[in-house]
Amino acid sequence: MLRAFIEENFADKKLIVITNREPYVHKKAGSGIKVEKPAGGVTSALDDVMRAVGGTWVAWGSGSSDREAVDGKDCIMVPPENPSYTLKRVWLSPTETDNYYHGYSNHLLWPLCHITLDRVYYRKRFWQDYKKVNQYFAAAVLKDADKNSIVWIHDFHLCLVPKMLREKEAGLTIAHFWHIPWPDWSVFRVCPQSKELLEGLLGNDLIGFQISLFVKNFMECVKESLDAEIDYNNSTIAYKGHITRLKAFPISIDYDKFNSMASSQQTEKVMENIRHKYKLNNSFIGIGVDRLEYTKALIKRLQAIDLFFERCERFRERFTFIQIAVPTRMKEPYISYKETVEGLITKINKKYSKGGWEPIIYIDRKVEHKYLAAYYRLADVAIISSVYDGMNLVAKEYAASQADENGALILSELAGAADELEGAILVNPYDIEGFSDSIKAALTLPKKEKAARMSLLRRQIEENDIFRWVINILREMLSVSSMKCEKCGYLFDRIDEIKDKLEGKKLLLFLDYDGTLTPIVESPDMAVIPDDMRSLLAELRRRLPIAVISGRSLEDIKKRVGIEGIIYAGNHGAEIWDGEKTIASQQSFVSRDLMQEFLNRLKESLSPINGVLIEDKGITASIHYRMVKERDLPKLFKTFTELSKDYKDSFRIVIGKKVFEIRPVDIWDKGDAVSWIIKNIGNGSAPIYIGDDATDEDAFKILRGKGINICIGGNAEAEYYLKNQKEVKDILQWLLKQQQ
Ligand code: GDG
Repeated sequence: MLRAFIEENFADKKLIVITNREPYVHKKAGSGIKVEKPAGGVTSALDDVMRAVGGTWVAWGSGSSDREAVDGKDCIMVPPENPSYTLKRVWLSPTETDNYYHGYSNHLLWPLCHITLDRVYYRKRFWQDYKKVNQYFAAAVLKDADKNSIVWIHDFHLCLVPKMLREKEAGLTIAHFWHIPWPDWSVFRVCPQSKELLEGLLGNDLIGFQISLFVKNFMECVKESLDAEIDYNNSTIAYKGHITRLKAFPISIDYDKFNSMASSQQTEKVMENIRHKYKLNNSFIGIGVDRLEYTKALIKRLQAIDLFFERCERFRERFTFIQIAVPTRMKEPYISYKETVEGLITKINKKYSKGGWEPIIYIDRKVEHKYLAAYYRLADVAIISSVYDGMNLVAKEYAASQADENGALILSELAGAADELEGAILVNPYDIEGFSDSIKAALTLPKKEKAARMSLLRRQIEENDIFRWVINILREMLSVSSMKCEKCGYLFDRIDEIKDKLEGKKLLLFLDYDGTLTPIVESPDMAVIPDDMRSLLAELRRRLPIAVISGRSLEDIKKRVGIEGIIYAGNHGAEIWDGEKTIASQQSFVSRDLMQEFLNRLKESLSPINGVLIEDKGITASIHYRMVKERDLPKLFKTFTELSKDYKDSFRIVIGKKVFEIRPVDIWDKGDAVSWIIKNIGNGSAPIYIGDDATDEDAFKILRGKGINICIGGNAEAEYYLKNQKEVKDILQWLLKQQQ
């Protein structure tokens, strides 16, 4: 799926990925060199992308033999067994590593973004080297990049790179994925360089966050700190003439890999060995898998386990918790944290051990994935206790490994995964009593409920795996990139060109309604045309013909705009009002009864999901989901897609902004309506079309080369774009001036 997507879309693009850590490390091994591939879902998914695209991956050369392996340009082709893309290494001195990596990244940004403010430690030299190292990365990219390049940056080590790149090569498409949380302004303001970091990141065209809460927090920080224009409806920020899109892309894992590893015969054998080695027969088993990292809150987890054994004596000798803790960033405060965790484990083991049984088994080293799958599968419960977490992949890996659906997931409600997934037992890690009660609840969950929860979790992860995540981000990058290409230019940069095109011509103005004449709002009922926009339209109408073309019913759109003499098209062009009468109402072969049946079934199946709004417009219908919670979206998409299959011969589905439009296959679309209006009302005029939605593409296609196509936010079919809905008023005012 990923490969096909890339082959189809990336033929003429060059992809450059930048991460702090490299995907292949060369290390000294005796008298030779060995190549290691760090395990991790993200690195391996990105590696798959790069193998298919064949671009360049820029990263810090941190391995002991990395310098020996590269050519004169610091490059080496990887993977070693089948060289397909370039790994370009950036070199750091030990002091730069200390200041940029251990200092600014790990001592300041990491605890800041995880709201553990007492751990924030800042020195001026950290910042100086952070800037310097970001320059190194930017310089390495610029040597390879051209206007056609798409640059994909990762994480908090490289906040300044986007701006540095933008300043040197304005035409680049730059996207950033932020893997960790983004805190709110009351926290972020603690950073001495809050403004510089935000400015650095606003060099991006697109910033991806794990969940929409972090998008909201980022917008709030920009609002408080910079003089930027924020469009909260479209999640875009215009700053110093550049526009940045923000969007949530919850990261995921390779579901199939974990699911099949966990179901293999080899895993069954490994499980047997583990049971035997730790004498786990007849025991309930719990698992924790983490980097030995304070934000994962191992101490709170251990305190909850301690309290659980204190209160539930019957589980002593019957429940064993296995903690796999991989040492990470082995400097302070991690060294002390490790000691505290180990001290607490020793204390708990001393307190409850009996006969040969110990409540906690502690494994303080990395366990290979194929063995990890066995630990996951073995466990009746997994415990994730993060005090804050971007997503938490362990939660997803555990669920993907429950091939027999016999496991429960205890998940901190402060991890991004809790916002996205349904089916876990949520805990507040600060509430030790509640936490310990949840351990008991998980272990005593009725079998049926346990399986139902696990099956739900697994379905969500299967549908939204790491490959889907990569495709979603790449697709968004391509859309940003197509907006930037010559084909679709910013309208106010090309206003003279438009003036020339319209010189001496009679005009015919087409306008979409929602998102064009009104801002996008939560529910369609609330979309009211602002008074100043209505007066402007009325004024313009006195000078040139105007048609408003909307997805709403004809009656509704006429009422909402309410200006005499305007031509209206409703139901995406299926009904047209010429100022006196409805003149082009289409008869569809699809009966109204069939639409009613489809809507009744949708109503029933979607009723468990809060926030879905079904708008019946007679000939067509809209299913609005702007108010549906992010974690319910997979369920919504699945239900909708499955049900629609039964009607695919009769209805066409167009996906708009948080809405599914349902239309009989044979009725007119906006393109047909535009053609009819030009032929019958505005023959010989120069058409101008302004719209923002996917359904406007039908009109853009018809008008391409014949008129002026303007989209809001960017679209492959239009020649010009406006940055936001507010600019529609500016261009209408400009048009009015031209007519005076
Ligand atoms: C950051 C964000 C976000 C752990 N122990 C072993 C092992 N692991 C692997 C797990 C998992 C990964 O490490 C940990 O992923 P997390 O998501 O929990 O956390 P972070 O490392 O903090 O990652 C986080 C993530 O970025 C992705 O965007 O979810 O919120 O903080 O894949 O399997 N792997 C192996 N042996 C181990 O012993 N092989």
